[in-house]
Amino acid sequence: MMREGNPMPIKRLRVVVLKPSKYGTHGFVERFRRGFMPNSTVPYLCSMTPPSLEGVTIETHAVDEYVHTDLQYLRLLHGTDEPTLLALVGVQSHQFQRSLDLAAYALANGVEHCVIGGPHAMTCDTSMLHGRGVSFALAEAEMIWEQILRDAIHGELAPLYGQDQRWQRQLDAPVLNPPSREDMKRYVVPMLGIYPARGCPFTCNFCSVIKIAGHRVRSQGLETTMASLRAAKAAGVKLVMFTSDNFNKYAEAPDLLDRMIEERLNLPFFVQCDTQVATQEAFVDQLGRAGCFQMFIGVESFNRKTLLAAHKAQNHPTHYGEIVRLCRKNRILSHFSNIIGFPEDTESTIQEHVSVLRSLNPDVASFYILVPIPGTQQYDEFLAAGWITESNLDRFDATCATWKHPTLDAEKLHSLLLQSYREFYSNGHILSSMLDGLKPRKIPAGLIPSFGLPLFVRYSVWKGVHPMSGGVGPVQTDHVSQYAGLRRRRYGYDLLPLPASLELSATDAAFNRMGVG
Ligand code: B12
Ligand code: SF4
Repeated sequence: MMREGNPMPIKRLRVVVLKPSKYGTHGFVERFRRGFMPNSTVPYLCSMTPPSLEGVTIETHAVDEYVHTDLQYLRLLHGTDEPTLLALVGVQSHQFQRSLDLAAYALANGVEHCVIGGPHAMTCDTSMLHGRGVSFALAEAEMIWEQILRDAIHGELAPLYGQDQRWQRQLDAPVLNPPSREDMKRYVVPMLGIYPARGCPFTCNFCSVIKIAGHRVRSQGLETTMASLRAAKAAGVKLVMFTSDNFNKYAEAPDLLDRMIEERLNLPFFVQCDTQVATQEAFVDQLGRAGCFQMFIGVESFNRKTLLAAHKAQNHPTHYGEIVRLCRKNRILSHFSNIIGFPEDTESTIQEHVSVLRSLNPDVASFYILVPIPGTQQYDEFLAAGWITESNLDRFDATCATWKHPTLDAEKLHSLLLQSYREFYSNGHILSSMLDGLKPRKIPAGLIPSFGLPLFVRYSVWKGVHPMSGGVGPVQTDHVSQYAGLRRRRYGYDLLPLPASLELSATDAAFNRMGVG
């Protein structure tokens, strides 16, 4: 079938799979000489892209924008003799305006097709932008990516993809082709993200995972994950990040770990678990034997009332200490993620929180300021109550205040964030991490910056920046003002209005009900 837009058959299609960075507080595109974590959506989409389709050769380019410190890659967003499809992938809400600007830039420079997908497009209303030459992907790539490629081959994309169903029932995931060695050099450690399972049975009101992946836990075939792990190892990947949100809720996790142990993969990996892992002693032991080096846990708060108000009833602060103990026993670094600025928080409760955290002494801690993430229940409630004060989506990245807290102003919250980091990463903590880093571990020597991290955190905090902001060696090249004209001309906005959340379709709502815990 031939679409009207392209009467001549094409021989080649250029596909640029690009994860946008974001505009920082001063308006510069955030870029780093070395990134901490490579984006996982880029290799995922690249691996789903065949080398040819319908007799048309497909040439795929991968770009994780935040680790590009010069603007050479923007040449890929210029039209050539062959048609180009620009896919902006894994786009989060605070990256959405950047993704729109890149699409506007590409269209202005002769690129034929642009599509934006990922958390924001999937969970938020984008209708104010429809019909302006950019398409939106509202579903998982497994269901729509091939159609997008076919449409690009036939000369015209549809304005929307996947509006009737967000989630694939049975995951049909690709074996990952690891990034090139050249690309891996852009990160502190050559790392690859693998997504063996997705979905979460819980109902925390501030979280968009359940809107993006649903309540029902779905997993890819075990053999797919094993094949991705083997390919990663052969390609020189030194660290794997399992991006699943609750690795301990993934029913086949014990089988996967067994296979990794049997095959002696020896690939250190990072997992995220929910706090119920405190009762899974045998599982933590198995994680340790399979090479887990760090477990990330969303502890969020030590105040049970705050947790209940956030619908995070499954978190029991009295169990947190057990998680540290189990991890330490199995030589896994425990990483506690904390949120400050819940509606119930005051300056003294936050200080109290940090002191309890210090007494529990996990190896790593990160702190975020509560942000009503567009698409979530909390966002809808805050928006309806008129509490949201920030009108620029770029700022919805959990590093600054975005809504009117009952007792803490923006400046106070920011200083409490930096203070929390400073107090947790005390001289004593740095010293003990250094000593611990000298102990023999399963992790190849020098690989994990276990004692570099606390020093880096202290340095960042001293400079007044969020330590988890993405990488080392920030570089400022281009500024939002350079893209403002393009944005205004293409979409008619200087700043996008804050979006409404997207309702689930009836099909997805029914599927979702099958997964709530
Ligand atoms: C790994 C991760 C991170 C890593 C990112 C590493 C990196 N460089 O990318 C780290 C830890 C640094 C991180 C940080 C943050 N993150 Co984060 N993160 C995740 C996590 C756990 C997994 C994302 C992932 O890699 N998935 C694997 C890939 C393959 O899946 P995917 O991107 O969803 O893609 C699928 C679909 O979305 C779709 N799709 C995606 N793009 C496209 C494009 C097209 C064209 C098509 C057709 C389909 C499509 O198809 C894909 C396959 O099914 C998600 C939670 C989740 N389960 O989604 C949160 C999540 C994405 N993060 C989130 C947030 C809020 C943040 C932070 C702002 C704050 C925080 N507290 O975490 C910071 C921001 C950092 C920054 N500077 O950008 C939110 C985003 C919500 C939103 N609407 O924006 C999520 C959903 C979690 C949450 N808290 O609700 N994060
Ligand atoms: S347990 Fe984690 S992934 Fe699940 S809803 Fe709560 S915050 Fe989101």
